Amino acid sequence: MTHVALTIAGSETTGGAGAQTDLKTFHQLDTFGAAALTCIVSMDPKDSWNHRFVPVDPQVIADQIEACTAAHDVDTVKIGMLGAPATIDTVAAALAQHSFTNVVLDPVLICKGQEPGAALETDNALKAQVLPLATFVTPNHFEALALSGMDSIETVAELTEAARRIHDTYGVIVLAKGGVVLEGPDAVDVFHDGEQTVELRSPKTGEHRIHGAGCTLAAAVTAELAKGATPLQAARTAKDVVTSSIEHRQASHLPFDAVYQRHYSA
Ligand code: PXL
Repeated sequence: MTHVALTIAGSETTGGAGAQTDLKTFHQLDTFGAAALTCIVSMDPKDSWNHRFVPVDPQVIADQIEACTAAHDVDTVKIGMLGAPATIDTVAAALAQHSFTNVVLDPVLICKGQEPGAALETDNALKAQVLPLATFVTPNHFEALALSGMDSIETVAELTEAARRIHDTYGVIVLAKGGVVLEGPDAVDVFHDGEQTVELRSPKTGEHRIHGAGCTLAAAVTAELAKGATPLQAARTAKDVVTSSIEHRQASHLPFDAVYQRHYSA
């Protein structure tokens, strides 16, 4: 039987990020994708594509997770954008209830268009309630600063230090993403599980961020873990999936391109 991967994430309706991207990635990696939506994001073309963010009612989130976990034997979940303290309470309670084997957290801290005050409260709740229940976390440069408490991360050595600190504080496996922010010809991610530290590199395809790359990475880790890969194998495959999805990116009328997973093959 095909392994199931569940994402608990927001809808990004244009298809470039969020649950839509997670499901495409799960599908491309031959896992049976299920999704519990936490919020609906519709970027506003009349307002520089800023995010219009609508949280899903906490009871409806709980109902979706109940349905997915009753329908399937789920042992691997991905957590994407939560975006509101009440959502975090609900998801944290579900994680505590189910004790999934693998909880992959993409710690999406900031959503354009959210109020800064609300975002801070949300970030603190994510750190206090969800991160301790995660087994694997995939911070980008900004999130690595926030989670490690470091003042700056400019080199791979500093990214590695951030990954170590996040691991030591929260007891999670870390895949920290340098992306286009660190200088140099390669996009470097650092894997750290407390014993091994491994740099994953691929040549940068440009200096622009591609929409949905972070979602794709975490979703690919999730799919691979669901199929039984080790965390390091999952990270290596995920890096390849993201690289392919960026190479085959989709242009649109948005001011940035979006990942497309369809051309990845192992
Ligand atoms: O890429 C981060 C992200 C995750 N989830 C949702 C999003 C975005 C960014 O737009 O809208 C729902």
